[in-house]
Amino acid sequence: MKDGIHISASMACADFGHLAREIQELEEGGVSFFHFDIVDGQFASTFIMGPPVLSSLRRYTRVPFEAHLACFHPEKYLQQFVEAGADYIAYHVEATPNPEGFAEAIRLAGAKPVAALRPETPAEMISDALLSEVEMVLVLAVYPGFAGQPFLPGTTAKIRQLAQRIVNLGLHCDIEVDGNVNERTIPEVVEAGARVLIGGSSGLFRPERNLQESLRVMRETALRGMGKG
Ligand code: S6P
Ligand code: MG
Repeated sequence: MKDGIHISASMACADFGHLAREIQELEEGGVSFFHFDIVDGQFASTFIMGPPVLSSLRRYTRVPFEAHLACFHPEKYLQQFVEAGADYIAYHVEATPNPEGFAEAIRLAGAKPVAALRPETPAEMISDALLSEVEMVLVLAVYPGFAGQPFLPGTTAKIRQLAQRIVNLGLHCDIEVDGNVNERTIPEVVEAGARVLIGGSSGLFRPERNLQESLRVMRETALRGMGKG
C-alpha cells in the first residue's frame, strides 16, 4: 500500500463455511496478506487448520499467504507449508533451536521468513543477525492459539523497541502485530512503529459490518494514528 499500512486477515476468525468467498471479498477490499494460524496442540492448547486449507484456498487469490506456525520445531513443517502455497513463514524464536539458521532455510525453500515473539518473550530474543535476515517481525499481543483475548501490556513498548533497533541498524523489515488489533489498539501500535496489522475477531471479522467496511475502518484508524488521517 502506498500509505505504508498493510492489513492482514487472520483466517482463523473467518467463517469456515465460506472461506473462499471471504478471501475474495477481502482481496477486493485491498487486504495485503492472508494470515493462517497453525497450531500443534502443544505450543498452544488447540488445533485450528493445516496445509490442505492453504492449498485449497491458494487458487482463489494472488494475495500472499502467511503461515503463522505456533508450533514447536517449525522446521518439521516448512516444506509442507511452502508446497501448500505459503509465501511467508512466521515461526517463533521460542520454538526452534537456531532461529537465524531457520530464516535461511526458509529463503532456500523459496519463502520469506518472519520471526515471531510470544507476548512474554522480550524483544532481545531477536538478535541483530536475525533482524537482518527476516522480512518481518511478528509481535503477538495475546497468547497464541485463541481469538477474543485482551491486548497484553508491554506489547506497544516491545514494538517501539524493535522499531528503534530496525532504524538504528539501517534495516527495512516491517513489524506486524497480531492479537486484539482493532480501533482501540491500532493508534498506539502504529504510533510505536507497526505497519502490518493482523485483523481478527475484534477488528476485521465483526458481525455488525462487512469485511470491506472493516478494512476501511482499520486503515483509516491507522492513518490517523500515523498523523496522516
Ligand atoms: C492468536 C492468533 C491470532 C488470532 C487473532 C484473533 O493466537 O495468532 O492470529 O487469530 O488474535 O483476533 P482477536 O481480535 O480476537 O484477537
Ligand atoms: Mg496469528
